[in-house]
Amino acid sequence: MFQSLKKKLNVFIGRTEEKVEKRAELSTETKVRGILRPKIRLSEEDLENILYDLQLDLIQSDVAVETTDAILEKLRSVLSGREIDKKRVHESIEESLRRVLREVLTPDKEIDVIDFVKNSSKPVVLLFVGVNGSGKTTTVMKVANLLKKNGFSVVLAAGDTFRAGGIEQLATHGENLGIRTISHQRAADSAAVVYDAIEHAKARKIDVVLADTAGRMQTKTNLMDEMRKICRVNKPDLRIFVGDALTGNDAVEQARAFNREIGIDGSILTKMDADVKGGSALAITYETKKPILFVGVGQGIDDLKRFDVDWFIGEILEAS
Ligand SMILES: Nc1nc2c(ncn2[C@@H]2O[C@H](COP(=O)(O)OP(=O)(O)O)[C@@H](O)[C@H]2O)c(=O)[nH]1
Ligand SMILES: [Mg+2]
Repeated sequence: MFQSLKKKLNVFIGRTEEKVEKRAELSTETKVRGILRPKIRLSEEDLENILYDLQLDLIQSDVAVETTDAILEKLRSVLSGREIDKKRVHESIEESLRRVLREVLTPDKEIDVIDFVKNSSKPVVLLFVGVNGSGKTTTVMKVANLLKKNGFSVVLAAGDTFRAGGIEQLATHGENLGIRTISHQRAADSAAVVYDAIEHAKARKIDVVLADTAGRMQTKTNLMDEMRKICRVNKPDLRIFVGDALTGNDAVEQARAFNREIGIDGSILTKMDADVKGGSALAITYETKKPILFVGVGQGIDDLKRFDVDWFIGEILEAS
């Protein structure tokens, strides 16, 4: 997974290692806990050279420009002036990188969706937003399945009233799971559909409402108006951005737009099973400061994984 990013980060570690080893020949000895060790520091020039190369590599791996700059800045401050133990050059650089990546992947607030649903007053309303084809409807089904498995009752709101077949797609999936879908006719007001689903949930004491939405072009202001209206009328507990990891920087741009226009609480990145570069996960978290709640790893109902920062960092740092 994430071969592109993994390869590039390993190249960075290798390059840094080389520079450090060259410096080692010139270094003086220092006593650390009674043991003589060579004291190695990267020169400023070496550091700038490797960071320059890393910058291009990260951008090519879908890490957006602002996130790349942040990573470089953090690495610069971690590595400059730092004494590196000759016996642990590789580990030491990897450790620095790990620390920086963890910082970039730390949102303002972590959210565990199952705990969130457990601890919120019912019905809990989760709204899924994102552009066409990003995987919203599929993800709504996966989350419905997960919640059901955890003992919660669920109702779906067919908020994509725009796309032909949008309502049927959701209803059919719902039937397979034994979950009711609330829908209106095509082109109906999606805010009203979600409202009805919430009323239904209240009347039947259903725990969770999952609201699907339309996603025609994020640049069109009427889509954002529609999302704002859904939010104003229905006050969802979580506004979840669904992005297609295969689209790389476009997904980052969309996350930024939805966050700016309606304010998101977290993201779900889909199609992580495909050959994605990996950088968009870093950029989406860094730029929205909101957690990645899940990743989609296939078209099946169970192909949803909790996004675990350690797992992700392990994947992108482990030598290929
Ligand atoms: N490989 C893969 N395909 C996915 C994933 N999530 C969604 N898809 C596919 O992406 C396409 C669009 O999904 P859909 O849910 O209809 O997107 P929507 O327009 O945002 O509702 C469908 O063919 C899905 O099967 C995923 O995690 N992995
Ligand atoms: Mg859909």
